[in-house]
Amino acid sequence: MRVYGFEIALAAALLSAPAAAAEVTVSDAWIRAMPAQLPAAGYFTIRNTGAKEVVLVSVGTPACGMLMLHKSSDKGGMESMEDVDRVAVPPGGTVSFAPGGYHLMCMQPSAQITPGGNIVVALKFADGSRTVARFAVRNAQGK
Ligand SMILES: [Cu+2]
Repeated sequence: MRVYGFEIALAAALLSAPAAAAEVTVSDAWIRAMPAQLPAAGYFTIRNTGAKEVVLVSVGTPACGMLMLHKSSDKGGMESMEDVDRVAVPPGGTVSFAPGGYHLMCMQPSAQITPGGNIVVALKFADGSRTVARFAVRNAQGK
């Protein structure tokens, strides 16, 4: 069998383009388990270690019926939250998902969302790259 340079390049592109890991690190990742299958909020810090902006566009996990990007804000003393389409992380920059701001919202949490356990979350970026992070499951008090 002969292998042409073009085919090698094409195979490399197919293998690397959609599944390439984004140049990010994820730390302090945890999710707050609530009683009675209430939505569980997830928090983490994302750092862009690359030279280009990365834009987080979606998240997913088999541990939730649906996982969304949300942002809480204080509107005249009333806390509200809304869906977010994209979260940009500048080169060398850090964005914190933390109570009162950006968070992940896990609807229909499965039995995996049990304090002391952990879940795996896929983070997908606008350029098609992705990364996977492990989130520790904490209780309603965040412990
Ligand atoms: Cu929310």
